[in-house]
Amino acid sequence: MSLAMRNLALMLALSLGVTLLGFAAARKPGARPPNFIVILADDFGYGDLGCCGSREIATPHLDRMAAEGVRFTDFHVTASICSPSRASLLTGCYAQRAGMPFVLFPTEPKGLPPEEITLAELLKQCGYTTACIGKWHLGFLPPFRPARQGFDYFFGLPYSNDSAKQPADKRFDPVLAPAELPLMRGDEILEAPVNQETLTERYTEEAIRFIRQNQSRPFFLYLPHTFPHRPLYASGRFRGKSRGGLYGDTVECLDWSAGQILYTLKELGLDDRTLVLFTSDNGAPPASKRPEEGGGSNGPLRGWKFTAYEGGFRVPAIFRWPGKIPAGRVCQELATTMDLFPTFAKLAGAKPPRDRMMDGKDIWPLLTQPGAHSPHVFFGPLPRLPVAGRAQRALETFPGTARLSDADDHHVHGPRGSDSKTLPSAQPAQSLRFGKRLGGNSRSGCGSS
Ligand SMILES: [Ca+2]
Ligand SMILES: [Ca+2]
Repeated sequence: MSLAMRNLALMLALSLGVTLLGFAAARKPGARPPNFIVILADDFGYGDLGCCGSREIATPHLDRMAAEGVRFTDFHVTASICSPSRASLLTGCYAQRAGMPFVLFPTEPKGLPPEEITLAELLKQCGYTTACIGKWHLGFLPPFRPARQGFDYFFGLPYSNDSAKQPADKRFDPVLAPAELPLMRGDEILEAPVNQETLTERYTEEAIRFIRQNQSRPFFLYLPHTFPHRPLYASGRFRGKSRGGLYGDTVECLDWSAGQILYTLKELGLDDRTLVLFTSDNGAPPASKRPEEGGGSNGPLRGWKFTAYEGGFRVPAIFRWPGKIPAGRVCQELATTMDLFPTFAKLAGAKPPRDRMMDGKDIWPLLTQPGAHSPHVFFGPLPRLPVAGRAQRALETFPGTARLSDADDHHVHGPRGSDSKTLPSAQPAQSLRFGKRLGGNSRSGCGSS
């Protein structure tokens, strides 16, 4: 065999080995599938973790989680506001494709379209028990609630914690929404207005109860916290404890909560069969006008929540699964919340739907293999889009939602470390063609039906 032939054979053997390594991570037939826990903070900034540079807010539990898993430095959401970002996390698609490009107010007669397939629905097909504990914000009316999108159990708020009744605020029509911010269990309103001071603790109690009750079977726990979204509240146990004002107090409470979840997994012997993710639905907003409240940090990134800059879209992300995900690694490759859907599907032995276009990619190699490259080619903001009707109003009101993919599944991503991830000048025409198709706010409008 010539030297060239031997080199070629070696390369083929190596590439086959890498491929087999990737597939080896997928579940073996008959093996119990892993549990999934997604802890989603609300408006939590890129620089708000101790391990990401915060000097004012202590996050020892999340820092330890990062030391025990892999932390991503280039992890993105698809919108710098709540509802579309959450729609993408749960469907594996850009929010525009999933029909949720705008944020929902309490009286919206809309929500994530029921025909969209959520991660919970996918995992239920594989025998998972599912729970959403925290803030839903993908539709308040009954056809859009968590129970109709694959969640066996729901405890939390139907929408944002700033959606309380305001004088002369016509958005809060009592016919469509309760007069005060409700805490719900399933379809039942437990408390209105909810006492927000103890909300994180109560979510945590519910989450731990759910884990204990389902420790002997596969489960998916989606834990979308209410804070540090404003208005800020903290219990007496946390108020005034942080050097980062009330904002820091709420973050330190979230950190405590994550610690409780991880402690419970260890106590129950579930560490080696549970993948836990901590991330945020978008970046931190600008600082409050009240200095005592403090505010979030997006670290070195430009922009904030609501903007199309990286400060709105690039968020912390920590994945932890002892024994499966190597500890103490930092991954600088591009990944997104849309990637959870295909990645979790593979690990659970589920088959993603084939009747529709999906945007997420399997990132298991990024989680487990140093040197693996992102499956994404591009990701980034687009210029102002000439879309019509409701979508146009949404984009004008919330420019952050204008960060789209093009219709050919090429995500746009600029030079690493910059926040100038705008499309190259040659791209706008393609972007505008896609933008015109957004008028329908649906898969048919995106060529994905
Ligand atoms: Ca948010
Ligand atoms: Ca559905």
